[in-house]
Amino acid sequence: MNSAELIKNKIKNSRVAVLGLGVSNVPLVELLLECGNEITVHDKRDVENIGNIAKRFQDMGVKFVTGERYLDNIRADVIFRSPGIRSDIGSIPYAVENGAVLTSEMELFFELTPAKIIAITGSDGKTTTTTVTYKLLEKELEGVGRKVFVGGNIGTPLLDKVGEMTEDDVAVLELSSFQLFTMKRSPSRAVLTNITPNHLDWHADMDEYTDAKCNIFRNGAEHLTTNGANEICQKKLGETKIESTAFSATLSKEELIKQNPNVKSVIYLKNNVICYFDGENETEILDAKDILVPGAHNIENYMAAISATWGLVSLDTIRYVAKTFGGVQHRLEFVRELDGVRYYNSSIDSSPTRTAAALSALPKAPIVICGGYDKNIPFEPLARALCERARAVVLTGATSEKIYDALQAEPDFSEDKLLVKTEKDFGRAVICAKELAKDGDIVLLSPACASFDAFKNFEERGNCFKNIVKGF
Ligand code: UMA
Repeated sequence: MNSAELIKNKIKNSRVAVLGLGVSNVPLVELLLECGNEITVHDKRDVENIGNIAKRFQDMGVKFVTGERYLDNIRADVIFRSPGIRSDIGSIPYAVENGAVLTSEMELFFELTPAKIIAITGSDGKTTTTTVTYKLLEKELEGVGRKVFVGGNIGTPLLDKVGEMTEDDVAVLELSSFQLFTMKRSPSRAVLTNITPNHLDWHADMDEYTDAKCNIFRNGAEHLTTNGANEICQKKLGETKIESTAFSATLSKEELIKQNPNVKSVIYLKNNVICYFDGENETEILDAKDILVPGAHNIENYMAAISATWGLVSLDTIRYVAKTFGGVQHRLEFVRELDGVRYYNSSIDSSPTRTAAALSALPKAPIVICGGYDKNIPFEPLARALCERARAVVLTGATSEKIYDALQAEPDFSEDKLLVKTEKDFGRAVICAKELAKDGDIVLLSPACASFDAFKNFEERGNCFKNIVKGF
């Protein structure tokens, strides 16, 4: 059966409201159209702004409700929510009270796929962990006739592939708190890399954000992997009855077990070797120095991926991938060396904890380009990390003043130790960083903020940085 036929068995001859027409929902609408449904797209952007795809769908009979009042009057049996649209706005609650089923492209994927699902969420590290998990399975299953798929928040919807999947296959998914917010299903193996404040401009508060993240395991997961040193993850490990593994690159085996007495197994460093202890036996898995991607946070990303695939991949596969996988674009991506200065693009660093992790991964204090869209997150941890590990900072974008104020308020801050410049314009900020750099320096783009103040997304920001640097 192909994907459309599978969907037809679930949703046919229904009134379907698709909220938001972006990356997730375009393939969904294509499939729903094949099943004879009456489709209305609700999007705050008008048809012109959405682009050609909207015009094509309009020609195929899809109705559009756009503009400021796009959610005023939803009439549907089934509602598909885009990740970015909250479920408590406009007439969504009213439509649900009156019998509409609220779901999403991702939730439908969970319902339809016969493949085993391994899903990863967390405030930081989810894309690298997802990619490493995928690479491990891809290498292990090479040539044995089983397929591995990767998608979700990483940027690739998988709904249109569901017809190709069998129960021998594996789907590795990155899930965001936005996707998980209304999810009523969990994968068989769930990974929660860590939880620190993020997206507090979208979520009502930290509790709501944490709650959304925990949907990854609370609706039927068989196994949970999480960070045994992160305060919130520890608390959740203490509360759950699901078989769990705790990992940490900073706690010893004994500390991990003591702080997480509920867990079945632990992953930790012993003499810089990643080890797995199942309660009886210890397995030495991988020398951390063999991991090609730099930084302590990447050791933890490997620990999470190893746990997620435990029993499914061999030690040889883990060691091979560690030695050959060079990292994901826009994550501490080496751009070029010019006049003895090395330039790194880490545009994905959209939170202070990510920037702190990037700073500690580098061999030398860099000149950091920081700032961007304002998500209302506290900048004190960023200021501390910059004071500890940066040589100079060029502030840019909407948050430049807030970060400047946080630096001034940091007790360890002194202009003699940390040079601070402000250039509101992104291009000028990159040029300013170049002018500050001397032979042997590192220039790092690690904004600690999202990109939406000046760019479509973090990829566009990273590519802009790379183009400027390559043009020097
Ligand atoms: N829209 C509205 N009203 C709103 C919000 C959005 O009408 O309140 C409309 C937009 O105009 C747009 C449409 O909804 O036309 C879809 O936008 P969207 O941003 O909700 O979703 P997608 O384009 O489908 O992209 C989403 C993820 N985006 C967000 O969660 C914001 C993508 O993650 C993801 O790759 C994609 O689904 C596939 O799963 C991006 C992201 O920034 C990379 N994620 C955040 C992160 O990683 O921190 C969560």
